[in-house]
Amino acid sequence: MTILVERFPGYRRITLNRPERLNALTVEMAAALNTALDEAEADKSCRALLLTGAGRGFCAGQDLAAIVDAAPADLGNLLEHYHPLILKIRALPIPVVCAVNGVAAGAGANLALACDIVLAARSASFVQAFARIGLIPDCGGTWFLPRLIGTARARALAMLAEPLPAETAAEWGLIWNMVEDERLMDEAQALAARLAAQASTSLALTKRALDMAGSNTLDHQLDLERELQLEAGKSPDHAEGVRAFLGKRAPVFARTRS
Ligand code: T3D
Repeated sequence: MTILVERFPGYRRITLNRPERLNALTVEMAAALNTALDEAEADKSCRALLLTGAGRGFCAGQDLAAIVDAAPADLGNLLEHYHPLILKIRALPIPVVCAVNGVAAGAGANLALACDIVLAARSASFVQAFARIGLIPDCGGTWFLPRLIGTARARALAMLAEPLPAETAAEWGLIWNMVEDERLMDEAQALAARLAAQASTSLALTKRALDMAGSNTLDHQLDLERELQLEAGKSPDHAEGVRAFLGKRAPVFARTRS
């Protein structure tokens, strides 16, 4: 199985599972990941996702052995399997934590950057490897990089294809945080469990608002915030959060997404 799915209380862990190839992506794997994401979304008790890789790498991007004889048109077609995954992760109404356990290269790096909260092991690195093989950053690389770290750093990473160590990635704001290797999975699981216990409508709407901010004017974004806040305000979790605060107790939010 190229994708493993494990269920934990409130969240699922999805593991890219081709460790002998550093979890390099194939079309079959993309289809399996797509199914895993759909199933997680359909399960209303699933309130967070954790994405990681098996073995010493997170994901080495496209499996190059699979495209060595491909025609140029086939390469473009490949992205019809990968790009919907990026959009799906962004559109999921639940937070996606990415635990980058090792090297994240090419499409693998940008798959990680599509996630909501990226935590990386100290030994991990991010490589926009595309230029090394005469390609351009895809799977959202040209969109995520300048937004996350600014155009100067984005251009250098994309053009030089040098590995960026996890520690620098965290310092630059490419990712949320770096942790020691042996702490990665515990910390990532704690994060997923914590998000799963939060108010799910609030997180879903926050995710939507942040994604829209990239293309909205401030005016439009304020309108959107008002609209989404009205929706969040109607959720039972909002009433519970306020009551819990005033009662000086921890809130108990719904275990099922609405
Ligand atoms: O146009 C399109 O639509 C195509 C879509 C493109 C999207 C992309 O993702 S393009 C970018 C593709 N990825 C790469 O170019 C990265 C290639 N890999 C590497 O540069 C290095 O492997 C790493 C920097 C990621 C890690 O280096 P290292 O030294 O830690 O490991 P390694 O020894 O290179 O790799 C370990 C094994 O995995 C090795 O196999 P072996 O020798 O033990 O049998 C290696 O060949 C294999 N491997 C690593 N990456 C890939 C791969 N096999 C197939 N495809 C890979 N991408």
